[in-house]
Amino acid sequence: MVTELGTLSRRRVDGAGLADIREKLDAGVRLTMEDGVRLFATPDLTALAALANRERERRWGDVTFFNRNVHVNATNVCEASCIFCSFSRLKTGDAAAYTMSLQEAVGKVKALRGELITEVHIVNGLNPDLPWSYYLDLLRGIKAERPDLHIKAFTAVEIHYFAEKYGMTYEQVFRELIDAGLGSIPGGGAEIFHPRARKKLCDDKVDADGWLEVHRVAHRLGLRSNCTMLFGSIETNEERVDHMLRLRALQDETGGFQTFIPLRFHHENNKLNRLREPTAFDSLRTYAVSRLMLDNIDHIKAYWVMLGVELAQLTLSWGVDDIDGTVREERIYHMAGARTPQTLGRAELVQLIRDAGRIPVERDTLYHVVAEA
Ligand code: V47
Repeated sequence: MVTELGTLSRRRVDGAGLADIREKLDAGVRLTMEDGVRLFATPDLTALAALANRERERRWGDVTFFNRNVHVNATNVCEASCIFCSFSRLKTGDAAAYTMSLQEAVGKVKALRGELITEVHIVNGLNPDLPWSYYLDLLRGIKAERPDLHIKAFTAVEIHYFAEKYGMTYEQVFRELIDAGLGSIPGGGAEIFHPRARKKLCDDKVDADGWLEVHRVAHRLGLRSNCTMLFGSIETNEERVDHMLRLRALQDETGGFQTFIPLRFHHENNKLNRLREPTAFDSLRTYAVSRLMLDNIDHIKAYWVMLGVELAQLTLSWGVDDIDGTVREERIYHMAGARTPQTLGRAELVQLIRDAGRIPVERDTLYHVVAEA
């Protein structure tokens, strides 16, 4: 475990023209927009790794978290038309559109009876054909089947949609969902907050202020949440840093975010097919800059499904301390061209963390330690 930069790393960082940023980090001084943009611009990935890894090890040493979870995407019918999305279908009846019955959706959890999982992660499209009771019954059905499971469900975009469609405030939506069994909310739907990029990517869904307000209300009601950033499509590095700073500002206010998850753009089967996907270099530096800019968020997560197992392993030296979980059945990224498996077993997650020279620790959704592997 390293908390001081060795002479060689220090030379590397200073040689890359980042001595002033190193000094700020040494002194616990916050990085600015300009610092973030400079970190993105450096071609010296090794210097960036040295700085980000030091931050990661200062917080967590070699510990790397994972969990045992299952993903449920109950419907892909979605009124929004985000141009990067390969998962959604506009209307019920369109080719490949689906909506699970409650029995089917709860059945995904029922099928795992007796298995040691701790979390169900639910993200859906914005489906105009479902009643409010569908979502409450979904949570109640899962809780009735497995009261021990933590339910992390519905992105801020979905919460905003429920409030508008069913005529409630964010707080009312949350109170009913919490009553039905909601434990926390996932970080999806953030995409890129900057209005220039957001207008192109997802003009017809909740804007940055709305997304942040949903999380503000969630945190006020005692829910923890995650946050994400979709990177590598049409945004600039300035817009990535701007995104991080908006999250950092809300975290200063509420302290409710647990983990930041940069999500690497996938280009198959969507309207951005002509774009190249981000390189490994770009992915690694995005994780590293996130670790350095988001000084008030405890964890940086590399979602292995979307990144690939090998790259996810590498991120563990670029600021990341969490690789998500077993997942079981994934649709959003596989419909966008991900070649990763649908699931990794606990033993495989443990091995991939060990092979990267780190210490695997199984956590629950709220980062309580379940077991040291
Ligand atoms: O909101 C959709 C992204 C998100 C594409 O909170 C895409 O623990 C890249 O948020 N290329 C959903 N990204 C997934 C998500 C998530 C995943 C794992 C864990 C957690 C958590 C949250 O996926 C969407 C969107 O930002 N997305 N399509 C695509 N083609």
